[in-house]
Amino acid sequence: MIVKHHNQVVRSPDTVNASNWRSVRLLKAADGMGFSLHETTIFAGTETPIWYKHHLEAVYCIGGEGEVELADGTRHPIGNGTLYALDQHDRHILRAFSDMRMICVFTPALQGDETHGADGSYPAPAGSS
Ligand code: 9YT
Repeated sequence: MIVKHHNQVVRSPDTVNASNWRSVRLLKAADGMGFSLHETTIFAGTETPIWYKHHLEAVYCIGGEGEVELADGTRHPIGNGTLYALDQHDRHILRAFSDMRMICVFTPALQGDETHGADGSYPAPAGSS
């Protein structure tokens, strides 16, 4: 069994502080679960282009307000209780109107220290083509 507490992970290299967000990688690839699980805060007033070409991500909002905009211009409001799943590697823009607290699950799992590249993606996992 794996047991961790947010308090220890937030002070470790498994927490990534980006300009628009902070992600606490509570479970990562080395934990061997086949997915990673993060608590992410999206900072109020930010707009982040994202495109997870190499991963699927599910995002569950547990606080705050914002919206996600898809490439075709469709916008979905996000608030406490909203789930969105990027099942098509959907390119999107994430906007936070207040600090948003998100529980994020990635497959394949992240190593733990990734931050977005210029196109809003994370690198392909080692060993994948
Ligand atoms: C919701 C979202 O995609 N935020 C960007 C950070 C990412 N979820 C992560 O690495 O936790």
